[in-house]
Amino acid sequence: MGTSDPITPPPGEDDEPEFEIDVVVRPRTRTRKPSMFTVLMLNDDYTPMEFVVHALERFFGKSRDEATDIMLEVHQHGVGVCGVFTYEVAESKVAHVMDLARKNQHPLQCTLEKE
Ligand code: TYC
Repeated sequence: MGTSDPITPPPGEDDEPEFEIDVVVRPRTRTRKPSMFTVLMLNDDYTPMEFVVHALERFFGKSRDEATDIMLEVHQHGVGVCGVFTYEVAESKVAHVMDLARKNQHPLQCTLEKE
């Protein structure tokens, strides 16, 4: 051993690289797909079938035949799928259906469920 400090290596002889590498880390949230929500229509004994068909045509872009099939599915099995959307769109469609039903004094219920 010479007179040099045994802990601090001489300049240029430590293990540190002599250049820096910049790494760009993109936030994961930027590419994450949005959660999807299913809008469901629920059966009841009082809302007219024609009103349900109309709501499905107006707010979910269904043809008369598609809307009738969904309405009958709900009527026979208690629940049916109106469509699958991002949260804001699903929430807005549910609000529109419930609003029109309330204005017409029908007890129709529409809800959303996370996929
Ligand atoms: N069951 C209702 C009737 O017999 C019709 C109906 C269908 C109501 C679908 C709600 O989401 C519904 N008039």
